[in-house]
Amino acid sequence: MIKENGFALPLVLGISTILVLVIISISNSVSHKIALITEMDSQARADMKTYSAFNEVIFNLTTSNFTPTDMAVLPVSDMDQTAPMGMIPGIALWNLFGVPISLEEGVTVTLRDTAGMISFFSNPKLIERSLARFSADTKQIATIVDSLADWRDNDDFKRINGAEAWDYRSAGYTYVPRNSYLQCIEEFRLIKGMNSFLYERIRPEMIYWASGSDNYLTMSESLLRVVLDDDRMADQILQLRRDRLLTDTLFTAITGIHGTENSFSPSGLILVEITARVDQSTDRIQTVVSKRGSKNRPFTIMEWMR
Ligand SMILES: [Ca+2]
Repeated sequence: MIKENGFALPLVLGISTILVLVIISISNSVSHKIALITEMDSQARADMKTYSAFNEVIFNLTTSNFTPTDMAVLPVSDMDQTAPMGMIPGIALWNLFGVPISLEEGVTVTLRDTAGMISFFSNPKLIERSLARFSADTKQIATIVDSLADWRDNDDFKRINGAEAWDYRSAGYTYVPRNSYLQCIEEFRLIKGMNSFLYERIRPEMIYWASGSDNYLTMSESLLRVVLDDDRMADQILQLRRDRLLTDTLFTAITGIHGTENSFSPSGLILVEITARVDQSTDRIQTVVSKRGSKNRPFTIMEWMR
């Protein structure tokens, strides 16, 4: 009997321990599921907010006129009363030079006129000047510029500082030049002489699509400093733009730069970036929209990343 009593106690304790462990496990599983559902809910709300903002941007892009530096959005809803940077009564100005616009809590939109950016196709000289701002190594810059040209041309004759297939192979690269147009901006990183430091600095200024014009008035601060090569002058231009006083005439008077007839107006090809944050969740849309549509389409999506 004594032996049987001694055996019962550990058995009860063992069963109790197992029960406690089962309960803890169920509790943890439920907590995990609640956290997961909460996260899915906030992610879904973030996704809805970016898509809603995207539709608002598209509506405004297709129905608004451009000033030299902004999109002039007519007031159609309550939101416009609090829209940022409104300098004209009743009209909200949505800047086209990449300063974030806050649509509502947690939702920001940035718009960039691609004519104020660098494209391989429309203004390749700006690539060289931009690189030169971030590197004093003139040999490296010359290597990148010539190698970029060699990458694009369809022959195997290299320029003075360039590189063709033989040079890539002998330098240990696992690839050779495309001998054709670059297919995306990321391909620029592969060019001989290019490195991460320079690429990361020039990448935000680059756009794949050629807008067909250069708009000095919508260039980013970084690119304006490259173009003007005079920080005091750039500060003056930037202040005038913040005050919405910058015009083509003033720009030319201050900088001495005379553009072509297309140099001082937005292109209608706009890089749109939308970010929405809800609790710990974030959703982001990056797209390039052309205001030029076709017969049955009021606009064209050139690029879409979400
Ligand atoms: Ca070539």
